[in-house]
Amino acid sequence: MTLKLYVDRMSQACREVIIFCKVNGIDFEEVRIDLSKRQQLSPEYREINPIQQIPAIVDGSFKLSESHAILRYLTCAYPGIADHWYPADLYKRAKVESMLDWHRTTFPRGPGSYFFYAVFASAVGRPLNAKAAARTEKNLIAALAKIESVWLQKKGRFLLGSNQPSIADLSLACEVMQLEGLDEKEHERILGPFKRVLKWLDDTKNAMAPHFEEVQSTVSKAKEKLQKQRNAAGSNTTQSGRKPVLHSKI
Ligand SMILES: N[C@@H](CCC(=O)N[C@@H](CS)C(=O)NCC(=O)O)C(=O)O
Repeated sequence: MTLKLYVDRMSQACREVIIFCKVNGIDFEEVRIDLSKRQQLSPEYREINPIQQIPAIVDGSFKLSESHAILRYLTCAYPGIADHWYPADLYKRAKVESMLDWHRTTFPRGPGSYFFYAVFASAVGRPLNAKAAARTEKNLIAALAKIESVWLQKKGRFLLGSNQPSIADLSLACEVMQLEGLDEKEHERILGPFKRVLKWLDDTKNAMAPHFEEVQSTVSKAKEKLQKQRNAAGSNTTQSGRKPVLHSKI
């Protein structure tokens, strides 16, 4: 039975799962759960994931939610996945786990909120919020500084000094690349100072070409579409019809 992915490509947690499957040749069916229509709250989806968030997978009779758990599961459940994604070596795997845990405990508290308030909200029909974005921006900058100075090392192109990407690179790159929803000036202001992070994002994209860019392109397409809608409306209104408090192009 084909693996089913319950996803919306607007979500970074979903993109990482889709990219992983594509890069590793895992056959899957993509079932769209449209966040802008709140489909994650439907009774049908509650049967798949009672937490009512995406992503979730169904593999035969097995259901699983939480993107990192899904990535770990896929590396073990499907044959032929290269070791660098989730190393069998105890010490290397422990380092990948440490990276994944840092990501999950650091980003939702601050940096992830910045993405939501400054970039993502209007794409799912919610208002952007400049005050909240400003409040959380310093957390984002602090997290980027940690990636630059701690997790990326002088040796190796990927996190933890590796020469090949792990699931931690894939997941964190999808998270940071939500910033592509910002207009160019804002993107440069936030990410410009982090040269090592920028190079790592490029290396990650290239290592997973063409799938990373193809899946990630949902963010830039949504940005262009919303910008066109605003230009056509010729007004200062957001997708949701409210007055914006922050100008993002997504
Ligand atoms: N820790 C979860 C986070 C999942 C999550 O926050 N999903 C968001 C989309 S990125 C969602 O479903 N939001 C809708 C909601 O919470 O109602 C994971 O990594 O899978």
